[in-house]
Amino acid sequence: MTLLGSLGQGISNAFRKLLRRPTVDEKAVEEFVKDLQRALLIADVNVDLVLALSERVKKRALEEKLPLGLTRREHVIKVLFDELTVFLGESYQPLRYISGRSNVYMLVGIQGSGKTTTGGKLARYLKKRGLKVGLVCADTYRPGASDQLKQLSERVEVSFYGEPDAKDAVKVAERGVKKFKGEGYDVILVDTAGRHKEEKGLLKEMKEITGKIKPDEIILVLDGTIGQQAFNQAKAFNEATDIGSIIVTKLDGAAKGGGALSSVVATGAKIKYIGTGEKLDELETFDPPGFVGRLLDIGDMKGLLEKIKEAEITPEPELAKAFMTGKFTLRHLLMQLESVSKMGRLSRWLSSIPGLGSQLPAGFDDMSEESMKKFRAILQSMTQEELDNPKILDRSRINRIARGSGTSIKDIRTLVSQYRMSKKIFKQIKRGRRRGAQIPFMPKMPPD
Ligand SMILES: Nc1nc2c(ncn2[C@@H]2O[C@H](COP(=O)(O)OP(=O)(O)O)[C@@H](O)[C@H]2O)c(=O)[nH]1
Ligand SMILES: [Mg+2]
Repeated sequence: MTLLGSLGQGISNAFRKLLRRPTVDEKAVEEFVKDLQRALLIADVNVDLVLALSERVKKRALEEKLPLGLTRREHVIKVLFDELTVFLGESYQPLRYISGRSNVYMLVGIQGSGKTTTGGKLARYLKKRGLKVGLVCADTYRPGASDQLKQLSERVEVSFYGEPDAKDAVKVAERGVKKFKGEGYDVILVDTAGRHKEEKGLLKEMKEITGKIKPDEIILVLDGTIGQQAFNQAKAFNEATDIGSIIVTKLDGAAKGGGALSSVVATGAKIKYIGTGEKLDELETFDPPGFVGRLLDIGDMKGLLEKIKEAEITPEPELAKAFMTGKFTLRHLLMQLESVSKMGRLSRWLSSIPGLGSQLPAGFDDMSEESMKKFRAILQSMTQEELDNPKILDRSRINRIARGSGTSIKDIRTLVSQYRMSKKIFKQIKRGRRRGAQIPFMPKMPPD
């Protein structure tokens, strides 16, 4: 089994064990962290990383206050998810690019890792974003290397520079870069030779080319299926040249990409793209949270992740107070809808308000995304005056709002009447008179 498979599996097993426990106490957390360490170490993830990561997970899991709405168990999972995501980079980061001059990117990696293919993919990707791209073949070892890249360049319709019979890769790289720089290319992609392992000769050549063409970014292309070797490979390349980014290829198969973790440790660089197939459009920007989800095998736990995200939304004191006292206006409602955006449901937010949540009736969370969007549009079309005092909404104002928000008069009437009714009910809850009754707050909007 590859590193990737076993790492994913190991963590996943630790996870499931945690999920099966009736309660999650200190002992359970400690055991989970031990399982986690074992999985990471067996998968050959760097020891320092394992220790640092597991210490942080343990500390946070035991010491942090539970976010509202999350159980201890969910919180432990969230912490691990967070830590891995932060480690990989919280969101997609593009390649370093400066406009108004030529940007030279050099692709390095061992033979078969997918450099040449990735060169073609990147060229296509960057060209589609309006950049003038040139591909340079500095692989003078593999017979036919130049032809392979030339054909790719024709398929994606970018310029190509190569010398099929040349012996000196450094010179070819220099000449190619010089030519494209002279012609004002935005991006110059230099494909290099790979040979079988991280041989001395190869690394020396990389160093020499780097010294001559001074690339703006050196991109390590790493085969996502190689498992255990990922760390040493990445480390060797990083010692020879300064790896600025990583592209992990072949993540279309069964590989979960755990080796990617090791390459990040070994280089300190971030993964920017992943290759998901042999075709030229099979290049994706790297999405750390998505990747961690896949690594941890929590694809089927999407609901949990959503819940976790929602829990991160803390009510603003002003809003909370307005709701709790039943004194909220439509302006408060709009503020709330804007802050929750797509992620959460109003109910979850409301249930997190101390003293209110436990009294909310069942079926309270019945608001669809659709309705939220409509409500938001309506409220955004109102003036401040209308938001603060919906009593002034007459026929002509309602007509105007309907036009402005692309909704119907009926939609607006529904919103206003629900608002009134729920305000009343919130006040009753506040006074302790009403418990658990069915309230019609925020039902689904009538269909268009
Ligand atoms: N399935 C899959 N195959 C890939 C991917 N990237 C490259 N390959 C294949 O890997 C092999 C080696 O690719 P190549 O670009 O020649 O590697 P290089 O020696 O590093 O230049 C070829 O058969 C490619 O089609 C990928 O993302 N997914
Ligand atoms: Mg190649």
